Amino acid sequence: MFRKAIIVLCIGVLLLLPAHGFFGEEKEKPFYTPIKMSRERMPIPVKAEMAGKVEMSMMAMPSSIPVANTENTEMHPSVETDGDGTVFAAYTLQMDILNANIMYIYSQDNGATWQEGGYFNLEGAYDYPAIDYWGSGGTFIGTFAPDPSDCDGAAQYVLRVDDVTDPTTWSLVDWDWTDYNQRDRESPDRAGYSDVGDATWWYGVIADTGSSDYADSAGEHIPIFNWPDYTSDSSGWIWWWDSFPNSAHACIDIDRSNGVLYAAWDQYNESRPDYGRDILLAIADVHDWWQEIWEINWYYLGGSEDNTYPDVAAENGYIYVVCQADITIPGKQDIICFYSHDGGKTWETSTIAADPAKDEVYPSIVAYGEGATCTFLIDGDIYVSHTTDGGVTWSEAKKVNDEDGSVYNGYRTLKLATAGNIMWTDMRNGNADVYYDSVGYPPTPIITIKDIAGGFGVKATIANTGTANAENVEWSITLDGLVFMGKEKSGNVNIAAGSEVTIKSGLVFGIGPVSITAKAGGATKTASGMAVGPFILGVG
Ligand SMILES: [Ca+2]
Ligand SMILES: [Ca+2]
Ligand SMILES: [Ca+2]
Repeated sequence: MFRKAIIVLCIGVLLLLPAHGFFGEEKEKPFYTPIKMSRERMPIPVKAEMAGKVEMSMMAMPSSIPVANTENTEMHPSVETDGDGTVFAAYTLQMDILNANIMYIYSQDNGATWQEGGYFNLEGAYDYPAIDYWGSGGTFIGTFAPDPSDCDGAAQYVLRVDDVTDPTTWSLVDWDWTDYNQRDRESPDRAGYSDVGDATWWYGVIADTGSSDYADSAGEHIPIFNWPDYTSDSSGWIWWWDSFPNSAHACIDIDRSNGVLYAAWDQYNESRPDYGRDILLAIADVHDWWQEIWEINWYYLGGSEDNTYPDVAAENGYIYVVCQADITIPGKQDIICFYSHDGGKTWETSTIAADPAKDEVYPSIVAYGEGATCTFLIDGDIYVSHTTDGGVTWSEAKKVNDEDGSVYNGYRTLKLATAGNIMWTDMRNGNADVYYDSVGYPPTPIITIKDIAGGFGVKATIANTGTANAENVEWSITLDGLVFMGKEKSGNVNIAAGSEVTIKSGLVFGIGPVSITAKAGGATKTASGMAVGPFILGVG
């Protein structure tokens, strides 16, 4: 029988150091190598026949939109939005078993119509693209799994797209980790983060699995992190964990309100066989990593059932980990959610979909704070469920796709992104195509801080992009520096759905550099400026 109790096991970092003591004096530090820039590639415009044309005017909304539907196999889409109407997406175009490339497309009208973006000319079989929004401006980032022969399968690809419409702003570099006896990377995921000061290259973190033969230790299917160095745009880090073999299905998200990273895998730990596969969850503050404070906390989530195919999302301090779990009948799949409202110290569980007669599979989740949306598959159809209370309860699942049973049943078939953007692999035309639709927002306020401006004091613009009014949103503006008056101002404000309000620091008086922090309803934004008496100048 499944018990509701959640098993949370926190493992200190020291317990995880490889037995061979490889870290030596550099204990707890990841390995370091200079970037190999020699294989940088420029994007090549997509040929016309490579992407499907979209004829939105012929379709009633909401409807499933084909975005890539040639005779070839198009699959494993990934998609994300900048929150301002631009959506960037990638998918695998497979020509044959030895040749597959990653194609990039974009929309500038929140998914209604799609344009060809470009692709990089890679020789081999590349797959499992992952796209994320960097967090500022129009910049998107991405990665994908390498060909198995590309650096023994250990090539780490880093895509940066500053303007989706202009391929001259695109760059793709790869990092060769074979010097560290790394091989066989699988299905990476990547999370963007832009609150990085001058280190604009600090794109975020890649999580995946791979295998390592470094020194006299071996790890098969172990968790791996990669991220760029904070002090140099040509250096980066790898950090792997021999202690967690049998890991699979990496996923990662960074809470943009505080820079805390959540990465998850499903893993079988031979020392605790009663738990079957469990969700292995890593939590770390990326600001610490910039200062080379290598702190990470590991948890297991799950009970005696098998927990597989996790996805993770976090926003404004609300953390969601969804996965498959055979809680009602062994081997029969359901979708459950582990959620935490205290940064991962305590966890509760809820059920999103658990029909004993059906297999609910391959969940994908996006978080807005107290609201979140989860999509998953049942018998070749996509279903969506929302929460408005931080994951405690979930709405009855509703079908998304407009044709029955045509969604391909497989890992990374389905990707849900912010603002309800969703892409999947669809078989309705007799071969694999990529389709798009929108599942909308959960019916909650969604609070973001759009802008911080200076002048006479400081102003911040708070937006509620959700579909419900926000009442009594707590806000504050704090100035750090030589500020003698007006250092902090706070209050409460109502923000109607779809509208914006401006909050003001009021009269301030200071001199010299100041850092400004605006908070509202769990959202945070920082900026810096120069105080000249009552004026705050050069805010950015
Ligand atoms: Ca388990
Ligand atoms: Ca079920
Ligand atoms: Ca196709």
